[in-house]
Amino acid sequence: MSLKNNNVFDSVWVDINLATINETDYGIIEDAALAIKDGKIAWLGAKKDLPEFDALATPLYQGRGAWVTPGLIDCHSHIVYGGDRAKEFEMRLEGASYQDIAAAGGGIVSTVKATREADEETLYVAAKNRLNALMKEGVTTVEIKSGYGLDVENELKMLRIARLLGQHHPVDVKTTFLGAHALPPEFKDNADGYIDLVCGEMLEAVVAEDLADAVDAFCESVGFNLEQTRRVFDAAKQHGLPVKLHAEQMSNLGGSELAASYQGLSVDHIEYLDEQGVKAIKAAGTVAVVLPGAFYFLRETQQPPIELLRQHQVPMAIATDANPGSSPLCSIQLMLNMACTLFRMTPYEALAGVTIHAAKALGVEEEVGTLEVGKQADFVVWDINHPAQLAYQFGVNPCQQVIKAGNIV
Ligand code: DI6
Ligand code: FE
Repeated sequence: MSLKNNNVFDSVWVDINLATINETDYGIIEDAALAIKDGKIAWLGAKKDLPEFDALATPLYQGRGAWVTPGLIDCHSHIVYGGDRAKEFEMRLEGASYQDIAAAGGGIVSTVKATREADEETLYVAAKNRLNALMKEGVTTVEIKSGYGLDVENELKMLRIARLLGQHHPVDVKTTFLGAHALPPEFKDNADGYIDLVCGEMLEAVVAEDLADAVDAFCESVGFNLEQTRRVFDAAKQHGLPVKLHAEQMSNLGGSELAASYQGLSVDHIEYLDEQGVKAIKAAGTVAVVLPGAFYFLRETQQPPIELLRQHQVPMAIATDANPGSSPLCSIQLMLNMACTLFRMTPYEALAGVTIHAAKALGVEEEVGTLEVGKQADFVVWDINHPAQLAYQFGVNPCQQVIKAGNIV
């Protein structure tokens, strides 16, 4: 460091260890430094190689041996919703299955009712609290889906709230239109009619207000079939929106192959995915998103095909699926732990699953997901001894600081 004004940085972090994250390992650089300019990473490497900069004019942060990872990314959530389903949780514990509850008019539809009835401020505040909880655990980008409105007015309401959160909250929000999440009561026995609405008026209104970054559907026996999903994807394609899919969660309908044929960003859940599906998503560059929270909460026993995904080198992401029915678990740190304990993923795979691969699942891998020069300066300072600790322990939050686009939040 000297007074020579060789390099102008907005801030510099020293005395840190970096887990930069790449496709094969943590990308560890010990005794490192990281410099920020214009909200982006301008330099990183071993501290001894830090170029000269104007030390008097540049804020210098001492990490005191802390670890720094990319900001975490929750690439699948449903955090805008009304009400809760604690009562159904109780019913399940008294013997009813998730499918039984859905068939009896409960499940997703009961959250639809509560979401329709809730005013915008109530929904906004509840979702903001969930976003805060994620951010305190190191999350800097979150995907939020609609899908509890299921009519034009209320799907727009949900997506507007998600967009508003993105504008006013430090966390970046990517929005996903999930009109084809469940059949609303007014379309009972007329799923095709509802899909007409989703693909027509509903999606057109969403696009007109630029409310969605992607389109999703729930392809399942209790959701929509392959043909209906295909229609949703065709409509998305016509509007130039990328697709993703809730697929192979409770059975294998071949949704993943369908999503792959549309170059889907991701297929999510995938407990029942087979090798043919794995090959299809590999060929399409589609990310496999595993959701240990829903697996755990529904007490699923079918494991997602982690070993097959590894063999075929499919990028695996992990997300909370935070929602009131199947994963009322708004914790990315818990998902890291459960991906390892329940799915036998390694701590590195888990961390890659909420950084580099989660970024790819949202199509933002050029901007975030790793620590690299030129990427957005989204990173987390952790009080840990090794990055594996992030998946290993749960309950004492080691997140010291969250930096979003270069600013401490
Ligand atoms: N799969 C799920 O696990 C959630 N949605 C979906 O398509 C469940 C959402 C809910 O039960 O409210
Ligand atoms: Fe989901």
